[in-house]
Order: sequence, then structure tokens, then C-alpha cells
Amino acid sequence: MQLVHIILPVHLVASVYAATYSLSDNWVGSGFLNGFTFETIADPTDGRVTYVDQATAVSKNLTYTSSDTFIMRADDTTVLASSDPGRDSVRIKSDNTYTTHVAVFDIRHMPQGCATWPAVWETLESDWPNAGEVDIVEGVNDQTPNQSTLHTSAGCTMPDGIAQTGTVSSQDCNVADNGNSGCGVKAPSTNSYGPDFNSNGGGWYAMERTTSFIKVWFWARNDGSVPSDMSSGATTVDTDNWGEPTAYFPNTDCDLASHFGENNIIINLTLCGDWAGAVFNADGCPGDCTTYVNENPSAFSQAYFDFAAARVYE
Ligand SMILES: *[C@@H]1O[C@H](CO)[C@@H](O)[C@H](O)[C@H]1NC(C)=O
Ligand SMILES: *[C@@H]1O[C@H](CO)[C@@H](O)[C@H](O)[C@H]1NC(C)=O
Ligand SMILES: CC(=O)N[C@H]1CO[C@H](CO)[C@@H](O)[C@@H]1O
Repeated sequence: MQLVHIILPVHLVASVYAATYSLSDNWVGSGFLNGFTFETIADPTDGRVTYVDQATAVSKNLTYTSSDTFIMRADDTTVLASSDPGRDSVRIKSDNTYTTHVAVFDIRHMPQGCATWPAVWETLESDWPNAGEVDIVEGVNDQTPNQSTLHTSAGCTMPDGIAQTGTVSSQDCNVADNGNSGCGVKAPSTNSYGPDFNSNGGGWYAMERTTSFIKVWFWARNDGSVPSDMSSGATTVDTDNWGEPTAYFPNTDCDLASHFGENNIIINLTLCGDWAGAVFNADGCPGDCTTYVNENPSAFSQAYFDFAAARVYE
């Protein structure tokens, strides 16, 4: 990011961030295997999954790469006993951490089906929630449109009347309030998530984080307004030309500089758990979520991410 000093009349000096950023990480195909660590932790959200390491994911084809494809998915072949720990799945974390940056995700397909709870997000696991959490895209059980959300320590809220295309669902970002629902904004289009996203060929999510704001954009694959620097994977991007964001989180009632620190990018796919499991029947899914996961491997044939690329600009 470039810091531009502008000399104003009356001898005021303002520092203005021009919105031009340079490519610092560019993950395509097998590049994902080098830039991310496969986390074998117990799912913190109590999902019916077993997160496997990279060697296991590759050997079981839960992770597959080609020159322009990175696939990560849940197992869709194994019937589980109730004593088994969970359906094999994948959770990856970037080796690098970021503060001010732009992250771009070119996604062809996201996990689909009852019980699925995919997320593309950023945090620092060792200092949660003090280092903040940005959920760029997250949803459960194919329910659309779903949302972008911040989760923070106390003293961070979002004001009324924000210029964004999405719809506010909650304004208090503090994890200790409202059952940690965070401050969320729902995307305006159903093709931003789940089956509609997939049947439309997916699209692009991008997030810009500065100390003044966090913005999230979504463009569907066939959206005529998609910025060409973002979609082409250019070596620099200028977010000033990207138009009104889907979700805009300003620093007016939240000191972003103190509520957010270094964050990793995390991409995970859990099944059931504290959110997808809790609303399983309400979302029209049959029976008990854990039993459904155990007994119906073929229900997870669409439970995969297909990334064309992910990029970070700083
Ligand atoms: C692994 O997954 C890829 C992508 O879904 C698929 O094209 C390929 O056939 C699979 N390989 C095996 C051995 O199943
Ligand atoms: C991933 O894990 C985090 C907590 O560590 C949670 O907030 C998020 O919802 C999880 N999502 C998935 C899909 O596992
Ligand atoms: C259609 C819809 O809004 N689906 C879900 C989006 O996310 C919220 C939680 O933030 C759920 O309550 C909705 O059911």
C-alpha cells in the first residue's frame, strides 16, 4: 500500500491512503499446498468432522490440484459409526499473516448440501477475539443470501446508514453480546452463496482492510461490473474503482486499529456443529444432523470448494 503525503493549505498535513495495492501472495492450483497449513485441530464449533492433514487429504483426494484448480472437500464415500470421530474434512490456514491488505477469492464452487457450514475468513487463532475476526463468506445448510460478519472484543459497533449494497443483520461486533452473532451484513443476491452461487459458476469475493474501514465485495461470475484488475489477477489493484461494497464496516464506532491485529486467512468446511446443527431442521433438512452425516456419504458429493485462485495485495 502506498502512503501519499498531501500538503494542504494552512499548513495542515494529511496522510491519505491511495487505494492502490501490490500483489504479495498469489495462490493457484498446487500453490495452495505451499501457502497454507492443513490444521488437524478438533473443530472449535463442535462439528461432525475430522480435519485431516495435507498428506491424508491428498491421498484420499479430499484435496486435489491441477494447473488452475484447488479443490478441498468433505469425504463423500464413508458410512460412519456413531463412535467414529466425524466425517473427514479440510481446514487450511495461510502461513502468512496480514494487517492492511486486500484479499481476493476467485471461487467456482462452494460446499453445498444439508449440514454443510463452509467459511472463508480471517483471524489470529492464538489471540481471538482480541485480534478480531472477519468472516468474508459464511453460511449453513444452503441458506441464502448469507453474510459477512466482524467479531471483536468489547467496544465495537457499526453505525446506521452505511453506504453498502447489503442489508444489516446486526450492529454489535462484540463476541460477548448476542451469543457471538457479531455485526453482520447479508449480501443482496441469492447467487452469493450455496446452490445458486454454484449453478451460476461462482464468482469473486474480495475484502479490503485498512485502519479506517473493512469492506467486502461480491461479484457473481457473469456480473458486468466486475473490476478487471481484480478478476484478471493483475499485479496491482485499485479498490477506489471497485464501486460500492456489499458490506462496509467503518471505524466510526469501532477503533479498527486496536480491535484488529495480524490475521491469517482460514478456509474451513465443517458439518453440523453449533450453527449448522442448531438450525438443521429449521432450514428444511431431515432428521438429526449427526445421524444424517453418519449415514449419508453421498449427500456430500457437492460439499467442496473449487478455487480458481486466491490472492493477497498489500
Ligand atoms: C480427485 O478429484 C478430482 C476433482 O474432483 C477428480 O477429477 C479426480 O477424478 C479424483 N481422483 C480420483 C482418483 O478419484
Ligand atoms: C471455522 O472455525 C471457526 C472457529 O475456529 C468458526 O468461527 C467457523 O465458523 C468455522 N467454520 C467452519 C466452516 O468450520
Ligand atoms: C436466508 C438467510 O438469511 N439465511 C441465514 C443467514 O444467516 C443467518 C445468521 O446470521 C441465519 O439466521 C439465516 O437463517
